[in-house]
Amino acid sequence: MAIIKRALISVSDKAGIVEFAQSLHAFGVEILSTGGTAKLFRDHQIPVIEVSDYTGFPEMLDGRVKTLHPKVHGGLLGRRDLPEHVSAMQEAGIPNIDLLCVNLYPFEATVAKADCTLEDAIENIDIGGPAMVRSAAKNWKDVVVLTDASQYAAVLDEMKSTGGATSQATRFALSVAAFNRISNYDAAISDYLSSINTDGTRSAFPAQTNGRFVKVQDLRYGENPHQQAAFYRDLYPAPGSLVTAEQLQGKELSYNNIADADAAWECVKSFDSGACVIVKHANPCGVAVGATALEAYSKAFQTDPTSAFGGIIAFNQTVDAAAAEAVAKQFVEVLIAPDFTADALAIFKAKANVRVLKIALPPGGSSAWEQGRNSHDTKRVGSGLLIQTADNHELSLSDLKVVTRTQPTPQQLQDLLFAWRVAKYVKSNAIVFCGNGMTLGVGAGQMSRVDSTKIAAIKAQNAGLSLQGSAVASDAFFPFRDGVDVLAEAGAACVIQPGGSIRDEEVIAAADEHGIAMVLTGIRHFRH
Ligand code: 93A
Repeated sequence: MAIIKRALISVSDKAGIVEFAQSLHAFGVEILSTGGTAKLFRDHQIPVIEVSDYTGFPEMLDGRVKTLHPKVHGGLLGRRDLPEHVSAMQEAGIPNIDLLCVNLYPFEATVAKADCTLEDAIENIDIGGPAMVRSAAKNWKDVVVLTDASQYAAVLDEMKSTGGATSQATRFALSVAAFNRISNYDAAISDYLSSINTDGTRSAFPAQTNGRFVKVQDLRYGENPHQQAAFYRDLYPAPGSLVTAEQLQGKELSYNNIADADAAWECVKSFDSGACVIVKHANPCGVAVGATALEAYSKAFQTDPTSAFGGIIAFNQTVDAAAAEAVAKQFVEVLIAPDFTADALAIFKAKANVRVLKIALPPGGSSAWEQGRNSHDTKRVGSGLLIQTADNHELSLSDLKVVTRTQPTPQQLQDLLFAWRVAKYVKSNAIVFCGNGMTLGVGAGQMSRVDSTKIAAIKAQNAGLSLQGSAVASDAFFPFRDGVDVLAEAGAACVIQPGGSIRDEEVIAAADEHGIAMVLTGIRHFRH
């Protein structure tokens, strides 16, 4: 095993680097460094040779050229197992560099700032760092390359157990991590530059986009057993998103579990008060708010007990023993909550198959990021990709326009807002009957709005729920009056919808005829 004799350290993020260099020095490793890093080491009495002294070539062009020198790249790239390489290096006076530790100019953090100028961005494109990383990573059989502070401890541990060397497996893994890092870095540069419009403004949709995803896990199969699948997460996931979940128990998540869990979690997360959402086949089949987790669950379950069988259940509050006991009475595929009491977890221990996911709610704040909202929404089509800004619209009371003679009561307005919130998470055409802080009937995914309305009413009837005096939300406008006729016959007292149909007048007249209140949002929530 080759002992590490010489290291080059050049880092922008200096966290942990002093301790790392001290340890390397203790192993007798000679350390080469660029200006800022070398100064830090000198300040800590760590012996260091400046790269400029080492190459005999000063840093120049405001640091743009620091390490781009044959003595650096030859030292990293020369093969130790090829006699021609060894002799060529000897002739040129190029010693081996056995370890490279580099982290790059903070390009991603720079362009994440709202006031970042093109000039700031350009100055933060690291050239020499990635060049060295590529050289070292290519020569992984002989060179160990570190590109992140999280890697320091493991390399030192291995050096300790081997007397100053590293294993092939470690060097290969670090080489892969290094190329991943460079690829992500270049993708960030490409994404940013591709988003700069000719007038200098920045577009939300770059001319080229480089999806960057990290594998979370292989899945046993895809949507169907004959399909293979894996689960990937965004390189930088939003806080509070499903991919940040910790699985506390249960069978491995399946492809469909993940899709449904995301639908349930996104919906329940959107409520300010304690709520419970039960999802089947990506649609909520029961949503309710309640003073306790148990109350929210019991109400949500009542909407459609048949569909709730084998459902995905999400809470936005701690699940306690009372709620856990109620949930455990049913067949549950996945249970999600920000937290569980010890008693609640003990109840699920007896149900080993139930997948229990704990996800921290986003920290809360004014930015979309703090609220854990996805900034973009994507959908694959054949060999293409549709990208849109996420449907993050929040409706408030003051946005509502009453268009009927009948005015909604304050309680009805609250019910309508609740119904509207749920409708946003139901596949179009979506019709949602609600009352008393719970869904009463959900019509989802039909090709005609009137059919969704009929189905929602039938489902309420099947569940033994009365729609008398209920509030209804429609995710998009009623193209004809027939949908309004159906919901009025079913007993609805008020309805919320975007409006904007060429037959709005006919639709509003129908509501007036039935004596129900209608409010318009001016906003649509298609979900396909
Ligand atoms: O300006 S560079 O693109 N040109 C170089 O030759 C070069 N060599 C190292 N950037 C270069 N670096 C980067 O400097 C490293 O990737 C690291 O991020 C940074 C460390 O500089 P300092 O040691 O002066 O703080």
